[in-house]
Amino acid sequence: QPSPVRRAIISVSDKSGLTAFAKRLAAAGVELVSTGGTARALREAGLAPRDVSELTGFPEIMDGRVKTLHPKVHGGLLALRGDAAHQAAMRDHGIEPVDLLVVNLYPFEATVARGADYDECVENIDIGGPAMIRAAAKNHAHVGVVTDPADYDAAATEIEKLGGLSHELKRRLAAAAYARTAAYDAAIAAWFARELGEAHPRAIAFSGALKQTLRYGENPHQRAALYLGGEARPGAATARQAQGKELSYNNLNDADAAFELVAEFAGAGPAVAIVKHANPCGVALGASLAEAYAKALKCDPVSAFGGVIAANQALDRAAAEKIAEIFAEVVIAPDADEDALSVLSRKKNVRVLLTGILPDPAAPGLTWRPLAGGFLVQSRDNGRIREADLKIVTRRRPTPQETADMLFAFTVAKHVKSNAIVYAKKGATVGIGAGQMSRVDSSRIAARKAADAAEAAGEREPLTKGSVVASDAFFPFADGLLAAAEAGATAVIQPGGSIRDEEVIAAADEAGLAMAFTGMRHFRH
Ligand code: 93A
Repeated sequence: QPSPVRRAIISVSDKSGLTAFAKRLAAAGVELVSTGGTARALREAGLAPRDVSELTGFPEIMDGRVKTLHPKVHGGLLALRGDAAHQAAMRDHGIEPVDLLVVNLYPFEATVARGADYDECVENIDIGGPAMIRAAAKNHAHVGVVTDPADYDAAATEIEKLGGLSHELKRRLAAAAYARTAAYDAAIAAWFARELGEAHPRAIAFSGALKQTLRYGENPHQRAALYLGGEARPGAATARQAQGKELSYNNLNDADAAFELVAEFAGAGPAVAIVKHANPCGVALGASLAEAYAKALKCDPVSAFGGVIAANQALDRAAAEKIAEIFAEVVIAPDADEDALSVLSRKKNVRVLLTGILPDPAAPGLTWRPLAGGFLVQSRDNGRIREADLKIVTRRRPTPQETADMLFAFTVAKHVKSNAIVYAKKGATVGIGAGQMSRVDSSRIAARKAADAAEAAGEREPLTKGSVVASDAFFPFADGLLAAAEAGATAVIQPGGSIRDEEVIAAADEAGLAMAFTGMRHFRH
């Protein structure tokens, strides 16, 4: 049995779609009651709303800070229609029932996003709107609550056809309403946390706005969607899709991993990363993006097939030509010039994502992951190692080329699932071992991949010859390090901190290796 809609309070900041919707309500015999700006907009459209101050018998005061915060509004929204005592209270206090609430909130998120000052952000914290939304949603057995212009049509259609709102629609609208107020308060909490410079987990706030529903999740039997919000960093989530097939959950996850990695090299010239299953299978710097791509591809051309490619600069024609040579799922970059786009358009399935800018790897922020029964929160790994942070622990000091490669390899290792072992030479990875339960296994895999890549490239020497090796956490024993020396590595970068450091350093000296400790670990799981 649909519940009748005789009176609606309409109070909206976003006035899109407002007058068309209000006209349909008025035509269906619904009395419209509105706050200042909304009433004005409705009158301009030829409608005749009642002012909320007339309903309450109380003026809007304090620059609108108090306009709907009144028992006549909240009583009208909250009264149980079948309850004798509630009906009596309404009669005693002259409260008129309100059957439909149409509210969208002061644009707090948009105000923050455009860089408004502190006081203006505070002034855009809506109080009366969320209060009414929560009241109406609580009383969804009798009251409809519309918080998104996208729902105007569904509400108006039911009122026209059924003479009221169905229980199903009221329940769905109530759920959407609480999701909206929760996200709104989360956005406010997140803003405060940023203002306080607080990246501590206790400042966590979830706020998200649905960007798109995805066909499915990691697997076809899982449902999935992409949300914007939380941290305001640009990247895979905020990117514009310039061309290509519909993005999948895994595409977005991989694009994010790849783009976050190349963003590390913002000041280091052109960089390219190729990612598969959220792990890089090739990363390189180059004199041009095309060169960086060719070097990255050489690391593991077999895995790169069907990968996600990220660049840290605008794509140009030469890079696009190279990329178009093999099958890629996604290409993500800050931008692409006309030539690059026209080259890529020949591969019409390739999803091209353009972000405008690179995210700042050093920015504070939070990451979270679900656990059964809860979730873990931590500040994001924004740690970065520079040359000055390195502690050389061996007799031999690294050469300038080795130092550059060590810093490069350690930065890549930060983006490889643990245990991570990364061999690099002249600004390119040459072997990556990822996600193994033992560090020696990751070392072996990385060395074997480098041997495979050398064979594929028709080279006689393994690519690891003359390379450096990075480990995301300390070598607990000398074995992993010796395996690297055997593969031809000449320098090692690792956090250090094992109780066997002395043993490991002695082994490095014995093998003639240069070794640097970073003092910082980069586990990634
Ligand atoms: O300042 S408020 O928190 N105080 C209120 O009593 C109140 N009632 C509605 N803001 C309030 N609103 C908000 O005003 C609504 O949520 C809506 O966003 C806006 C509509 O104002 P107007 O109709 O004057 O444009």
